[in-house]
Amino acid sequence: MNQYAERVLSRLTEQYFNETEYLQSVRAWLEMIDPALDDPRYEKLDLLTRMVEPERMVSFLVPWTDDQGNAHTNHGWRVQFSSAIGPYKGGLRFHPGVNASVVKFLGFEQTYKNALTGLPIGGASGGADFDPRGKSDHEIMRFCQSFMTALYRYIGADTDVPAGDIGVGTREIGYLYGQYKRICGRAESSALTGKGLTYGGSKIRQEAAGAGAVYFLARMLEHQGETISGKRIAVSGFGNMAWGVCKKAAELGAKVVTVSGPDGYVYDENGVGTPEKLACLTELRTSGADRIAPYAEQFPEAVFYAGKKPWGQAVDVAMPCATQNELDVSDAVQLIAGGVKYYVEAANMPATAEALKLLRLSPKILTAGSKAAGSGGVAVSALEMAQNSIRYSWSRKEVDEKLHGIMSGIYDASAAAAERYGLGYDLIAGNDIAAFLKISEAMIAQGL
Ligand code: 2IT
Repeated sequence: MNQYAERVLSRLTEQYFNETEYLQSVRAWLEMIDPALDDPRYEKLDLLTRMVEPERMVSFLVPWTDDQGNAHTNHGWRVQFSSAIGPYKGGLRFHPGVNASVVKFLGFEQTYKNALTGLPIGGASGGADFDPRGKSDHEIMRFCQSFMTALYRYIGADTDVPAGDIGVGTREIGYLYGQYKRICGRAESSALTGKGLTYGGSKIRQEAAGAGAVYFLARMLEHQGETISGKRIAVSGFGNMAWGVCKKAAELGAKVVTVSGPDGYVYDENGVGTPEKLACLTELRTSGADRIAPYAEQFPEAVFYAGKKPWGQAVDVAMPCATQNELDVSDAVQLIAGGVKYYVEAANMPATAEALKLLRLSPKILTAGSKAAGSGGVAVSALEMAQNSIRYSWSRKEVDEKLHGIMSGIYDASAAAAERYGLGYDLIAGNDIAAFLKISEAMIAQGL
């Protein structure tokens, strides 16, 4: 690694030694952009330090009462990572595992994910260590209202625009937006994205994350002279990302044969693609139980494997759609043994550093990272902001075509940067380098 990058990383490691996810994502990125670090201006301007740390970060308490009248106190965060190319933009995650390290890694990756969408958005993330499992609708509403009461002063259409992530869907965005509007006294619709269609949301936003990942995969297949039709895909998770992948894959004639939850995975030889099966995923998600087993009860052709991950199934494509570090070395070994040909990350940083190394080094597997393949959701969020600002609503077809074009643009920029730096067909490094070059140029242009 470049000596300046080495120094930046060791300072960061010393300061945030217990923030493992954050350090993991920064280290991986510094390794990827290494071939592009030969410009002496970077060190002179201490650009890397300013790129790997958030510009601003707030933490706050979120007190709320349950249906029995008992008080609970959760912790909330918003990491405003980079405003280099636009207002801070990124999701909110409600999950008991959320902490400072997780929101910082998410905000960091969001910055470089957003950069290549071609739309003017900076990077951010946030959330709370709140567990939505088993909560009533009223409890969710009170939690969202309390969360927004703490957050509202830091966000806004030209400042920072939150959206959903794990545990935050259309329902939560509705409650968050309602509270924001009441406190601020104005219908500032693009202060949040992922809104419902009746109050400023964009068509296609719900399926955008998964659809974008499938569009990206289709370009990789095309590069190999293959088509998506007939491909067997293993997916993990059963949330918004997994659902969108299943839906778009089915539309394009591919078959998603697995989905998973914390309780295990289901194998469905016929593919998770019919409207009934897609609706089942949504029902299981909104039930709040966080279990996938009931899928196999509803569709007896599917088999449930308790306590197992889906990576042992022989498939053409693996698309992790659940969460960070869900895929470890033993999973990577299984995927390689099973003959997988494409590994496309849809969730943020789904593989451990060692697992990703194994998959990348395997000569038979083509890999793409989530900063590229996972950017469809935020891309349509940026289109939602655009529609809000012109007080207009594009048709499904218009938004879908724009999403398709954006994903293709990210693919082309990644492939071109890899080629230019002599890295062959390394889409992960190519994406990181192209995003780095764009953001560094914007930062240099704007001065210190
Ligand atoms: O990881 C992501 O890109 C998101 N959670 C969506 C962010 C957004 O602002 O739509």
